[in-house]
Amino acid sequence: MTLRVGVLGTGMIGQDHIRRLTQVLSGVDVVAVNDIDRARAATAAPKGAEVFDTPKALINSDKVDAVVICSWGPAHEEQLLDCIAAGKPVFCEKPLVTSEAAARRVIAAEVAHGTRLVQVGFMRRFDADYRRLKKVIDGGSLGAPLMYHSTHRNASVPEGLYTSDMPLNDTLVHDADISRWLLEDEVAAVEVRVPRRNTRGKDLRDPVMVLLHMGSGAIVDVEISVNIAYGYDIRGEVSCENGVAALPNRPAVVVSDQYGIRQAIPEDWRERFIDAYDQEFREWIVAAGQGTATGPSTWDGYAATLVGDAALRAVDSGAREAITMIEKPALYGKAAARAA
Ligand code: NAD
Ligand code: ISE
Repeated sequence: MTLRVGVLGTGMIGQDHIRRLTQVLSGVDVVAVNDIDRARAATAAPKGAEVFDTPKALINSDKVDAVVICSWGPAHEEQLLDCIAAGKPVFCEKPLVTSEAAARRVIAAEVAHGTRLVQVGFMRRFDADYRRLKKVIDGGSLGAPLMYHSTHRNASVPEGLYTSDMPLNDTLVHDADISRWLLEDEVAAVEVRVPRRNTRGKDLRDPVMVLLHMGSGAIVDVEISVNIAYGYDIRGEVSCENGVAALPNRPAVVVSDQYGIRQAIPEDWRERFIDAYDQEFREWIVAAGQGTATGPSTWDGYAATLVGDAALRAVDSGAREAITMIEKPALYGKAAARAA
C-alpha cells in the first residue's frame, strides 16, 4: 500500500524531503502540499499533488494518510495538534515546538489519543556513524561515559532570519537530543559561555559554548559556531572510564594539488546527513503505514525544548540553570535514570 503524504512548509528542507519522498524512497507518494507562500507551494508540488489553502484543510483531507511538517518552528504546535485530533501520523521537523507550555500541550493531546503519532526530525539518531558510536558505548567495554564533546559548526546561516537566540533554541536541540540518546541520560542543568564574537556574523551571538550537566553527573560540552565559513562540520567524541569513542572523519576523495593533500567537507546539513534523512523517513513510512510512530518522540522534543529554554536563561544569568521535567507518561517508555 502506498502512504499518501501531505507536506506543510515547502522551503529548504520541505523541498528536500519532497525530493526524497518522491524520487528516493518507495511505498510513499506526496499528494498534497501547503505553504503560507502559495506560489512556493505550487512550485514545489510534485506532479498531481494538490495545493491546499490551509494546513488544516490538508491535514483533514481524505486524500492524506500522514503529514510531514516542515514549516517554521512557531507554526508546529497548531499543526501537530490538528494532526493528532485527526488521528494521523505526523513527522515534524525540529524543533518540536518553541516553548515548554506548547510541548506539554502536544504531549497531553498525544497521551489522550492513546498511541504515538509523532516522530520528531532528530536525524542524527539515524546516521550510521552515530549508530555505530552508540553501539560501542552500549557495548560497555569502555566503561561508563564521563564526558561527551559535541561540535556543531555551520558554514553560514541566513542573515536577518537567524537570530541570536537560535544557536541556543534551534541549533542546540540536535546536540541536546543526541547527548540524551547516546548517554541514555537526561539533561539536569545547563550553563552557557559566550566567547569572542565571530565578526562574520556581525551582531549575531556566535559562537557559543554550552555545558550540559547530565543526571548521571556526565558533562557534555557543545561548541556551536554558525559562521565558520569552511563548511558544515559535525564532530562527537565520548570519553569513558577505559577509553574514548569518536565519530570518524567522513570518507571523501583525497585530492592532492598545489594546496596540499585535502578532503572535502560537506557544505551543509543536506549533504552531511543525506543518508540519515533517508533512513529516518524509511522508518517513519513503515510506522505511519501502521497508523503510529516510532523513533524520536514528542517526549524527546519536549526534553530538547527544555534544554533550549534553560540555555536562554543561562546566557542571561551566567549561572547554571536547572531543568525540571514532568513525570514521563508511559506512552513514551521508561524514564532515564538520574543518578545525581
Ligand atoms: P524555510 O524558511 O526555508 O522554510 C519554511 C517554510 O515554511 C517557508 O516556505 C514558509 O513560508 C513556510 N511556513 C511558515 N509558516 C507556515 C505555516 N504556518 N503554514 C505553512 N507554511 C508555513 O526553513 P527550513 O530551513 O526549510 O526549515 C523548516 C523547518 O525545518 C524548521 O523547523 C527548521 O528548524 C527545520 N530544519 C531542520 C533541519 C534538520 O537538519 N533536521 C535542517 C533545516 C531545517
Ligand atoms: C538547521 O535548522 C538544522 O536543523 C541543522 O541541522 C543545523 O545544523 C542548523 O544549525 C539549523 O539551523
